[in-house]
Amino acid sequence: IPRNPPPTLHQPELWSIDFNDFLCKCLIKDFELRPSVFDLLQHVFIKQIVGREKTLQMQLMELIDLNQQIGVIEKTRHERIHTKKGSYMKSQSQTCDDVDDLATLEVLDENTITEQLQRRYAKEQIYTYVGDILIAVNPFHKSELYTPEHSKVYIGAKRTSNPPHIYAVADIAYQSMVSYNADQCIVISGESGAGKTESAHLLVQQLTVLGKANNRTLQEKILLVNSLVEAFGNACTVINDNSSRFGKYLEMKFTCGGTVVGAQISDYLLEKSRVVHQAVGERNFHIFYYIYAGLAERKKLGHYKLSDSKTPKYLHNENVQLVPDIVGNAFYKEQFETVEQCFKVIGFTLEELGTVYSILAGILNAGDVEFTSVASEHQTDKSNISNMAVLESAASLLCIRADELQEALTSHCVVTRGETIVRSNTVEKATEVRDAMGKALYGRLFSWIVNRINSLLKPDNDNQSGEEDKGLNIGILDIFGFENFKRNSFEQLCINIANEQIQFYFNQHIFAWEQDEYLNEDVDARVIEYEDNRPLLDLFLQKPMGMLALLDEESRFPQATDQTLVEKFEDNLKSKNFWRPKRVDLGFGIHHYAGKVIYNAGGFLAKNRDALPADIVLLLRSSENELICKLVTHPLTKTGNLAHTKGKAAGSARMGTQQSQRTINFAKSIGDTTHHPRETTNMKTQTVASYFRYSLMDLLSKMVAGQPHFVRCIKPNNDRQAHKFDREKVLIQLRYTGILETAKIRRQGYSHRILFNNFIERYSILAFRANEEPAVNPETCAVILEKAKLENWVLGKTKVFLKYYHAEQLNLMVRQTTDRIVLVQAYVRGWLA
Ligand code: AD9
Ligand code: MG
Repeated sequence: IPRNPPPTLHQPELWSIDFNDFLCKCLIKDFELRPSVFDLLQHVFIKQIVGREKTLQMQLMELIDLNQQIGVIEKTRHERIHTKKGSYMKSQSQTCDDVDDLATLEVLDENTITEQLQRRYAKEQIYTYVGDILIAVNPFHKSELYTPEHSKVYIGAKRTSNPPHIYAVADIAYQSMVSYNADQCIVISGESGAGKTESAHLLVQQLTVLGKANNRTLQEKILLVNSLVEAFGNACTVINDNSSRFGKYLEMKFTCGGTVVGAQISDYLLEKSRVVHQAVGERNFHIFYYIYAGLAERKKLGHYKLSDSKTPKYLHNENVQLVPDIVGNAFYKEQFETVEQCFKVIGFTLEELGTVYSILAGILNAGDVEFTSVASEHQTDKSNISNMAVLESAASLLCIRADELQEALTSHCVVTRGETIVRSNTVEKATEVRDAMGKALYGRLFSWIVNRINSLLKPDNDNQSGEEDKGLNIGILDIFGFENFKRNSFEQLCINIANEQIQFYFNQHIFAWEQDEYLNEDVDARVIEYEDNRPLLDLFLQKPMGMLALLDEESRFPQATDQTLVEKFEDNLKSKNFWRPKRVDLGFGIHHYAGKVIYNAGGFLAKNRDALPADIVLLLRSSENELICKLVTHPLTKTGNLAHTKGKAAGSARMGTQQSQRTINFAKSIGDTTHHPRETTNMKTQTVASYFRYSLMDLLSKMVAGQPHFVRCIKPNNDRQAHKFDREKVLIQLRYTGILETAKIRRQGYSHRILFNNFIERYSILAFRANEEPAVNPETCAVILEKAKLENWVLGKTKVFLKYYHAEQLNLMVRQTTDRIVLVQAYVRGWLA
């Protein structure tokens, strides 16, 4: 018993908070301690903790119960927990050459690794470690691995005592956050359909368990967030039925004590073009189908001006369901109920819900507005609306005037020499404006939902723990995976650049920074060759000659075409990773880290400009519906609150005076600064490319602030089939993600580097008394490491170099030691008597 324990040990609330944890650990994990713990519990705690008897007793009963369910627990040769009764964890006999961690393989080459993964996959062991990195091979069927018992087993457990699991990653991130008092970041990567989004769900699930949300509703809300944003941001593609069409960085907020208190989402680059057009065999965002089926079930289609027989144009696509099928689809109906439930539980009002449905129905109705060409004396062509009834439906759903909508679609204002003139739109132009409105409304609705969720789940709203601290967070990154379709457009380019950036981040962490440190610290470690994708990032992001910069430059020229754009690329991009394929009009090829992709530049300029005509902005600002009006009026602030004032425009202008009112409003809007950062009514609208670059930087700055953990998802086949392991397919992914090199560096290298003083501060408890102040030097570090019986570590000039498994062992030892000290002190001091 240290005479002068560290100050925290004096705080009774510390041990009482950690006590539950402690119980679990002692009873389930640390078997040797069990009899003494039972004794202590019986004699000291249960009877004497005033006001706590009941919960503790119940907890104890639960644990005893669990122990009985588990049956006889025994340690095996491999320190695994086996069960004799029950089946929550399958007994797995390991052969000598069957390993959980690829970094421990004796022979390390592509074939051995693939074979390992294949063998494990056949036994339903979809998870495998490469050092501290988790590989997850998509099982493509419902797995037994995620029961509440699994969840319990991975809490605070030594990594090697259980088979690899995504829950173990959640646990390590959580324990590191609490132990080091530092933010964490879990990066999930893999190609489209590899299982990133599923993994993200499982992580959130386990983190809410770990974070012991003391408020059930909060836990429930956090779990629902993913389902809600995915209904709006995911869609069926030819690769994945539930493909993420946006990037998502979900930060779970904790107190310094580790209690979950809230969540925050950042969304990146929603693929808005999907609202108005989908490739063959693909679908619109899920939510459109859900509301169609759900509203039909409630006999409310009429209320939202949706037909139960005619398929809206935006949902009509080759080979996909038509309205009668959508309406009868039981799954969609169920999903609609789920989404509505999510909205309600998270805290959206019924009024807001109604508006969300109106906007979605408004978008579908507007999409059905058709134009015919009318010859004009002055101009080449004018357009007329041929189905006024549909236009009126759209206008009424968006709470705007039909005549104004008609005007905004079929004509536009231009300012010439200080004078505002109204010009007619051709059919082509009117169609463009109509689609731009649909995309903008959907995009802004999505941002609004995300922002609203953020304000509803902000820690302050729900922090009932009373703990006052700045808090910690664990971010989970789940972006759209690498894509290579038959036809690849601007969206695929952005998605693939984002993946390129994530791969770079991975390389920096795993290879570059680690090897730099060996050099700086004079540590002898073999240099591992890896594929550096920096040249690709330069090709895309460099200024002024990178691809995105060139695209922006070209987007500023009104006369530019997609043809001049590819020519510009060809003239300026000097890289072996870029080429122009012969016989593909507007085509260009990029050799990404994950493979070669041929892009088609058709539509690049328009998609990059993503212009929303000022006439449409003004019109929507005049909406009688406050929410619709806000969507286009005020910038969405960081905290997600919309500014409160309602900026109404000329909604009530009469037909006669309307024209002049409209031109005045338009003139005012030039130079308008109160715009959303993305879209403005200003002529200097930010392009998608420049916003994308900004988002990438923003994302990276969030990520580098945390200690990273990596999950690499692997797709075992292209047919989404269970129990099918296509070796070639897997091998390609292992190659481009650098798994082989990762395994090598994890085996040979030292992934944890800690400054001497930090190391001593953190771990001196393992070798010194609490009142001792050992000198800060390499010798002290060596004493601690020897006392902890660790091997294979190295001391550099200023840092201790540890293998990936050392850090975990040390942390576990510290936790066990403090637990024991706390327990014994409490007992001896008789605090509770
Ligand atoms: V994309 O880049 O968003 O297109 P993801 O996110 O990588 O892609 P997703 O998580 O959506 O892929 O997984 C695709 C499908 O694989 C899921 O819909 C599930 O049917 C299936 N899957 C993935 N992981 C698991 C799992 N752990 N257990 C069972 C899974 N099924
Ligand atoms: Mg996904």
